[in-house]
Parts: sequence; structure tokens; C-alpha cells
Amino acid sequence: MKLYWASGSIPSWRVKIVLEEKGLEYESQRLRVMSQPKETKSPEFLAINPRGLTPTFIDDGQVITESMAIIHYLEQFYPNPALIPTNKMEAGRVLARAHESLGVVKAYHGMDLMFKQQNRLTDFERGKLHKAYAQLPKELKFWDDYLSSNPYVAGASFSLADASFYPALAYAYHRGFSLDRLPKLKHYYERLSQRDSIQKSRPFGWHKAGKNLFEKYRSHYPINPSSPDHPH
Ligand SMILES: N[C@@H](CCC(=O)N[C@@H](CS)C(=O)NCC(=O)O)C(=O)O
Repeated sequence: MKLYWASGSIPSWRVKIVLEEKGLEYESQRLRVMSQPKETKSPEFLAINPRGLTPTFIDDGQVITESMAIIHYLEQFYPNPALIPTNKMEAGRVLARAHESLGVVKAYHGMDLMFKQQNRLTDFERGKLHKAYAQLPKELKFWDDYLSSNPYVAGASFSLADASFYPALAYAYHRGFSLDRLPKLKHYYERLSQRDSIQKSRPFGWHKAGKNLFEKYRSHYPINPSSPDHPH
């Protein structure tokens, strides 16, 4: 088994968590996506994955791309320990929430525009950024509610939904989003951060907060802190 991955990538981290949970040994190859040219766009890697994206996983000569596909594949062919329950109702919830976590990632596509010089943003980009900033707390509130009745996001035990969602939540923390208004989620984040599979796979430097995109946003676009859309 071989995994091509990128550091600080939510999709790569998902796959690594599942590999650790299942205790699978694999060859690990990090590809740098911030270098010029990107290692993900080298002819050697493009021959494996023509889209040049990580994670890319190889098992028995079969190339599997897309993080959600890889974790489902791992569950199907390496079922122990099970990360999807056998009970229909519970399995449905795990699968739905695993895929719902993509909604959290979607909100970051706008927040990433904070990395750019603000006076260079087009009106369209600025609109996208504002939308993402307002959307993320709303999105995370769903997850806080999911934790009202269960210790994990889709039930009583760690599942594919947690492996899929936790890296997206960790990104929010890493980028300075305060979880103080979402106490169940904050507690969940702290508890899962201690989990073996998560500790072993954590991207370099992600044990502490990184560049605070939320702070940067507020300094550029001061908004009324009492507004219901204000996440802090
Ligand atoms: N939908 C894909 C997304 C993969 C993706 O966008 N990977 C990024 C890192 S987060 C990447 O490898 N980028 C390399 C590049 O743009 O060359 C998945 O879930 O696996």
C-alpha cells in the first residue's frame, strides 16, 4: 500500500486517520503543493493521477483517488475495526455525516481568499469570502447539535464520519476560529485530539493555531460583534 499525501490537507488527513485506525502499514510519500513547480504536477505523479491531486492511494496495483472513495474502499476491504456500523439506521447516519463534512470544507474555499491581498480581490471573490465567513459558524452549529446526544458525530463510537469531519474541524481551529460558542464541539475537538490515530497522523505544526484568518478578516472588514452572523 502506498499513500501520496500533502501536509496540511484535510483530504489527506482523513485517509491517514483511517489507515491508523485500522492499523494498516503503508508506504508514505509526501508531495509538496506549495513548491514551484508543485510536486503534485510532476510527470511521474501525473502518470499515476492525471489530475495531480492528493491523496492518491495504491493498493495491489490499483490506484484510488478522492479521499471519500479511499476511506470507503479501506472500510470495504479492511473491515476491522469497523468504522461503519452494521445496523442500517446507524450506517445511514455515518455515511450521511461523513459526506456532510464536505460542507465544512466548502466554506473554507472562500476563507482561503484571506491569504490574498485584499485590494486585489474582485467583487466576486470578496462576496465569496464574506459568504464563507458567515457560513462556517452556521455549518459548525449543526455539528455541535449532533453532539447533544452522542459522544461522536454519528453515534456512540468513532466512525468514518469522525475520520472525515475531524480534520475539517481542526482546520477551523488552526485558522483561529474560536469554538467557545460551540462548547460540545470544543470538548469533542479536545477529546479527539488526544486519540492515537489522530495524534499519529496530525500534519506538521497543526498542534497550535496557524495564521489567524478570522482575526485578519475582522481587521479588514470590521462588523458589528453583536450581529447574529458574528461567530465570536
Ligand atoms: N476532492 C479531493 C480533493 C483533493 C485535493 O484538492 N487535494 C489538494 C490538497 S488539499 C491537492 O493535492 N492539491 C495539489 C495541487 O493543486 O496540485 C479529495 O477529497 O481527495
